[in-house]
Order: sequence, then structure tokens, then C-alpha cells
Amino acid sequence: MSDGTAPDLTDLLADSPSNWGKWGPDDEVGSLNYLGPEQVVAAASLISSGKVFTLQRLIGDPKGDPVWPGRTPATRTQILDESSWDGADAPQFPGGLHYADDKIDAFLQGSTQYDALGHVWYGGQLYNGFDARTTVGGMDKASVEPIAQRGVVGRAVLLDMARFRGKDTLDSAETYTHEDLVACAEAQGVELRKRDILLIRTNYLQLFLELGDKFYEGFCEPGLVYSPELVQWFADMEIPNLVTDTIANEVTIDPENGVALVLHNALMRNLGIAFTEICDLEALAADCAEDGRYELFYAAAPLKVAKGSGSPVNPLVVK
Ligand code: UVW
Repeated sequence: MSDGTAPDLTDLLADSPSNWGKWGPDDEVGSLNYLGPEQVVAAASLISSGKVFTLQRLIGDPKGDPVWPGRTPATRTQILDESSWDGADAPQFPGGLHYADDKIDAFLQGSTQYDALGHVWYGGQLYNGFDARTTVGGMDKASVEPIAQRGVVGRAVLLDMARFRGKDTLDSAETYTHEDLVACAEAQGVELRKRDILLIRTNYLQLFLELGDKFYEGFCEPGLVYSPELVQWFADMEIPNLVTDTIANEVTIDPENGVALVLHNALMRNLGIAFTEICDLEALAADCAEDGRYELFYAAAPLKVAKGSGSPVNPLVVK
């Protein structure tokens, strides 16, 4: 919702770099094209200890599921369990089979997830110039499906911004830039290379667990903040995938210009960088702090949801 004073994204990002057309007029996976067989094989060579980390947060966590304001956490409904066989009308199977069944009603972006490249837009156009009307009733273009069909594998670097800043969690509305990412990598003794998948830890969602409903008062997550230089750095570094442990991967409202989710547009819509959100990086970060190894093999494949604007995922890191 515009408050009338913030600039329009069309003006703010008028000169921002774009990858539209770079991989052809039909491309729907954007900067993930930077992860070819060469990058996959190189990433596999980083596996040495065999330690496996899963980055998904629990769906239906008894402590609550953090979601973007306006979305609701998944609800799981038990359909069948042992009590289903208490009554006379219970289903009967030869041999006496009983079983449990359940279902969830969930926002596709209500937990750890990949955004489709067409998930956000301005000016009537999605990633690669697709018409925003192609979203009506389901995404005909740049949905999450092509990302899910393809999968994501590459070299990832964990950038532990919370530890780098000597904090348990970053604060609401706290920002960091690409220069902070570079400084963090240097402090961790890891080289940032072209085509790296960036995993950024803030541990901000710890506050969701501590504050309960108060977490949403004046909601403004910490994160990367827009500047033309930052967008150019992401373009030059050919970053394929931005992965964080916050709900939206960037500072919610830009403190300079008051615009919401500028980087969703500058990085995802314009450069085609895949966004992976609401990850749990805690066990991985503790391990990296212990062994000092921050370059990682990363693999993820969101669920194949036709026309989906996003999809749940349980990314893997293997050391
Ligand atoms: C929005 O962009 C509104 O949400 P998400 O954090 O899922 O990308």
C-alpha cells in the first residue's frame, strides 16, 4: 500500500540493471541459469565430512510458524487415526489394515519456501517482461514450477551477519549492504566467488519465538537494503540465489525512500535472482563457527506446484 510519499518503483528502478532477455524470451528461471554442470561438479567437491544440514523450519511448529503479515500459518487436520476405527462405519480393508491420514491448508509461502520469479512485480510486468495479467487465476509465466523442475545445486557461502555484528539476533529494521557481506566473508576467512549462492543468517526469527504476537507490532525485518551499487554488485557477481532466515530476505521498508520490498523487485523481478526465505540456519551456523568452514555444497528443489507463486522447500547443505 503506498502512503503517497514513497517513490514509485518504476521511477526508483528506472536505471537498475536487468537480465530480461539474457536467456531468451521464454526463460522463467533467471539467474539460476548461472548454475550449470560446471558449478554443480565444483560444488560437489566441497563435500568432505558427510555432515548433512536441513534448512527448513518445521511446518506446524508447536511454538508457532512465522509468516508475512496477512498470511496465516499452515493448519494440519487429522483425517484418519486409530480412533477412526472405533465406530462401526470405519473403513475396512482385507487383513485388518489401519492407517493415519492428514492434510494441510497452507500458504505456499507460509514456511521455508522458494518464491517464483513472477511473485512480485511493478509497472504491469513480471520477470523477463511477462505481462502481469498472466498471474490472474494462477501464474501462467514465471511460476515456481520451472524452478522446481530444474532444482538448485551450487556452491553456497554462509554469511553469519548476526555473529559478525556480535549479536544474538539482528534488530528490527537493521540493515546491511553488499559491502557488509564482503566484510563478513573476509572476517570469516571465506572467499566470495561469482555465482555463489548466498546464505545470510540474522537469527531474527528467534524474536518471533520470544515475543509472540508482539513480534508483528511495527513489523520491519532486518536485511539487505537497496542501493544502485548493491544491485550492480549482485548483477556483476552473477548471484543465482539469495537465501536467508527472515520472512522476506530484505529490510521490509527501505529507511531511505519508504518503499516496501525494493530488492524483491530489483533483484528478483529485474535480475531473476531466486529468493529462498524463512530458512533455519542455526545448526549450520553453529557448525561453521566451530570448524571455520563457510563454503558449502547446497541443493534444493521446491515442490512442483503448477502455476504456484511459491513453494515449500527443505534445502540441504552437505559439508
Ligand atoms: C512478499 O513478497 C509479500 O512475500 P515473501 O516474503 O514471501 O516474498
